[in-house]
Amino acid sequence: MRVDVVSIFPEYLAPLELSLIGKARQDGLLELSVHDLRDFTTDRHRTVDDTPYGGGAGMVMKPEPWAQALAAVAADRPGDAAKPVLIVPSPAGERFTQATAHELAGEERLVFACGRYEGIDERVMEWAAGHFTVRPMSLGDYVLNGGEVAVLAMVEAIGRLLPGVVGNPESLVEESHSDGLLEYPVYTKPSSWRDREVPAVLLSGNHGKIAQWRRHEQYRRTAERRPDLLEQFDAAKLPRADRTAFADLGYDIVDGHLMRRADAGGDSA
Ligand code: 6GU
Repeated sequence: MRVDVVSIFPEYLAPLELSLIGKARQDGLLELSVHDLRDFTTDRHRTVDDTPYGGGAGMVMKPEPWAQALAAVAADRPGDAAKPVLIVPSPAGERFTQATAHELAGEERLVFACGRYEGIDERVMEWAAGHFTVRPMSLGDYVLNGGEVAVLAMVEAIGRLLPGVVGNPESLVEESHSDGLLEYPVYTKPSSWRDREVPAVLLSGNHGKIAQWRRHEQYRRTAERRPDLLEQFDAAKLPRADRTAFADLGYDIVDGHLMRRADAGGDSA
């Protein structure tokens, strides 16, 4: 996969040289270039922003440097290649999820356009649609000062799904969100630590029981921390023991959907 990032703070992306993603780049699994937006300005001050039409606080990124930068990045490709995906990090974007990461990991080329949070002149996104599939993307419902931190998160989430990046692909299968649930708790040696014991079932050697305990811990955690995720959960084909686990957590199963019982306590744990 090839990734281009355009930013006025290229140094912000330095962590992408480290760890798993840095290794993926060294191994040629991920080709990543960072471009300085100011290199595409033509004035002496290398200006990238201006005041907003209509008034209001803050500054807006000027369209022309963005068009120059994105056209240069878009031009640099073989004639038969598909349009790259242009990801525009923004709190006003569509939510970036594990499903988005999987979808984008299947692309040949991604381009990230890091704006400051007041944003880029909207006409850039309209113009860019001629060269890219444009996807404004948000990490969640909070505001960052610019897209750079969001790009670090998205490139890591996408990059680790590329074939060969994570050494043991098994570790991608059982992690949080891969099945729409939060991950179960994990433990390592020693089995007794500061008067706290590892749950006995994990030492039992009974793999069926361990798998069931872990699944039930996923249900318990998800009900407690992220009950919103359970609204999407397909409960139609659950074994009896799992139905009982959900009943104990205060959920009924109606038409394959989990429904919080009206009389269930305020605390789902
Ligand atoms: Cl993707 N960008 C910015 N600037 N702020 C955000 C965000 C993205 N996601 C949440 N807040």
